Amino acid sequence: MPLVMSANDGYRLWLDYAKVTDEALRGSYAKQISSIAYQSETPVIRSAVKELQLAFSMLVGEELAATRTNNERAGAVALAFGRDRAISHLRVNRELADLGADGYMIRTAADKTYILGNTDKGVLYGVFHLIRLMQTNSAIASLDVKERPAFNVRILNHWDNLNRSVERGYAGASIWEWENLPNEVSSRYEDYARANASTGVNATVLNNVNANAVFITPEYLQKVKVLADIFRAYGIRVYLSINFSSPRILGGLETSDPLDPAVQKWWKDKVAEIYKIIPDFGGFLVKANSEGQPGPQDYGRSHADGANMLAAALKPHNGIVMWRAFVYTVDASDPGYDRAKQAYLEFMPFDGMFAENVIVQVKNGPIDFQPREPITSLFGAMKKTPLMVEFQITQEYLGHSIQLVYLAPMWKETLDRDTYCNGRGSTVARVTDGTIIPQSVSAIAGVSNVGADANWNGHIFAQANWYAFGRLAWNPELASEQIADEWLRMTFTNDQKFVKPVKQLMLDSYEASVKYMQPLGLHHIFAEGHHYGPGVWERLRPGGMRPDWVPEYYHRATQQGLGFDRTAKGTDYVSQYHSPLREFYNDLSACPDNMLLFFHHLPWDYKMRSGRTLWNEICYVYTEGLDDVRRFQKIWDMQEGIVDAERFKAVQYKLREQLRDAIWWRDGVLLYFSSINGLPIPYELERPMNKLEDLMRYRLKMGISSSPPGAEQQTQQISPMNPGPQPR
Ligand code: GCV
Repeated sequence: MPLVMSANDGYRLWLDYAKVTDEALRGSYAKQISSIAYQSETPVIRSAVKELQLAFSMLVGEELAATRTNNERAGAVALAFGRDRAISHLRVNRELADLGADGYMIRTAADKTYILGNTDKGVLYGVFHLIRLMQTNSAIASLDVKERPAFNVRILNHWDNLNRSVERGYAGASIWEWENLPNEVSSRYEDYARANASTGVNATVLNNVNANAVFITPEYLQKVKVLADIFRAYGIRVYLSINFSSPRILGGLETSDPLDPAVQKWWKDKVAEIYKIIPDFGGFLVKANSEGQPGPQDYGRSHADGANMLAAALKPHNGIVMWRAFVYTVDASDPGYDRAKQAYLEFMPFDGMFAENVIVQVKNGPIDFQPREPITSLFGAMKKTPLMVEFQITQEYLGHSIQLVYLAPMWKETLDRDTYCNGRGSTVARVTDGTIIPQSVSAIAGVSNVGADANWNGHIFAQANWYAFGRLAWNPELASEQIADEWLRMTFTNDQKFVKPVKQLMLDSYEASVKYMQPLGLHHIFAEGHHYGPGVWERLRPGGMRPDWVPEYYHRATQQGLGFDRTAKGTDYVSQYHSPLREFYNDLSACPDNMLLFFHHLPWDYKMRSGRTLWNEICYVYTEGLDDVRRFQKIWDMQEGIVDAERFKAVQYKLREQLRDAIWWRDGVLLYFSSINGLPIPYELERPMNKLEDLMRYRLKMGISSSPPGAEQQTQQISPMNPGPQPR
């Protein structure tokens, strides 16, 4: 197992397998488990055996012999699936059948621990479950576990480019070493697969949705094949983002019109070629007619025409199309234009017109992965089309890999949000997992935060977001708290002196980041391009950027008030939701504070629930955000000596940067709004450290190109408050 055993730089993620410190517990594990017996051998079962052996030797300090047998001894962990004898002997066929292809059971019977699945993948997930129990120091002597994942496809979306840059990536270069593949194979690929499988992730899109057509050329398919072969042994299928113009770019055709028979044939042949090389290829992810990407509308065709053409090519091979609904191409200059409405306007007319193997992939919020947005109105609206949620694990708008922000609470807000499309309880999780909308395949995606940094994700705590995505994709009902608890214990220690306070820090971190960046429903007031610091002062200018890329378009601050009116009296975005969600947001007295300025334009002296004016509330909430980060620093500093020095210092350093940048946010936003409304920051609150003019000069093109997304961009780590900013 290619693990890097240097000092703890975070490479081992949550698969750290540190020795169980409680001797009695270690003894009980050793007593319970003394060997592995597997009945059928497949590459996935070999992975399961290897992982259990590795984990056990490190956690318990004993080696486990593994034998292929159906006559397991007492103390064995018996791995069996499908038609294996253990399954008929335990008479669990019926129970197992309910758990689907990836589900599993773990059952203790007659001094043996059975891990059973319908497929070998189920067994692998069961093995990781058993390992997790030991990592978190849980009892394993009498187990009766049944698990079934909520979504069929639990997929990472890499926004990785050919030149190894990663769009919105903050953890170094892409881990895919295209220049070395297929001949040189990094040991990271297998470790990547292990990490994913341990959380339940079973699919990956290797390349950016702003797709380079080259990935489906014969040369690159050979490289992709190497990765697919490694991942297969961990139950992971490979998918690719495609460029809709590929028939023209690669095939030399004059058009890529989806209704043109020559184009259809080109895709059919291309797909057949792919499956010859990668027989379990998953399918395509497509960004079409969005942010400059080509698509069917270039030929006067619809999203459904484009998606269905690809779906027809993939269908004979059981492949799927994930067609993104992130679109906002219409003319943005109309004064009534609201970007939040665009996905619904473009996709609703095609509800029920997509082929069976198409899933429409929808970002959690209607704007663009903002720290807090309501759900995209398409959820619950499209009732005849399978939808999948797209979350962003990489922290484009949540502090890159500088800030500690645990994202599970944010994702839970989406998954648990009731759409009311089928009465009460029609949560986003349930309208996308097949419970409410009939669908042959369900899926959920997360934009990956993985890179070539030693610790994979740039920030040690960003690992928790990768982990949390997998766990929620398996079971969206898991509590953020449970996931944080597991992750901390597996990654650091089971010591409660550490777990308790740091877990609370994690749970508070998302709300804190919203408070010091964009509280009370403010959104998209980021600096253009890098999306790290505030750009609240960026104004709409005739002949300037399209309005919906400019913060002023979103906050609409005037001397009198603030906020975007999306009520029935405004752009009426609210009417895209079902009742009573529609009324909930439309009605000022019902709309929660945390969504207020997303839906309402209000005077600065509007009386908030707290009794403060809107302006004072804003000032208080931003200040609370800073206080939260100061509290996080203290909590973390108290962990010195409990966690290893290397990771302790890395996190300590980043928290310092986080406070610096939180101050940047608070000062920038409050000083700017104060310059518009002429109101002072309440005198009882701490005073700004910066001058507005200075902060406005810090609005940089940092590291990332400010050209429309899509170009192959080289991203770098940024330090906005460090010396060296270039004046505008
Ligand atoms: C891949 C946002 C990001 C872009 C990204 C786009 C998308 O606009 O800033 O970098 O492009 O979303 O999701 O397609």
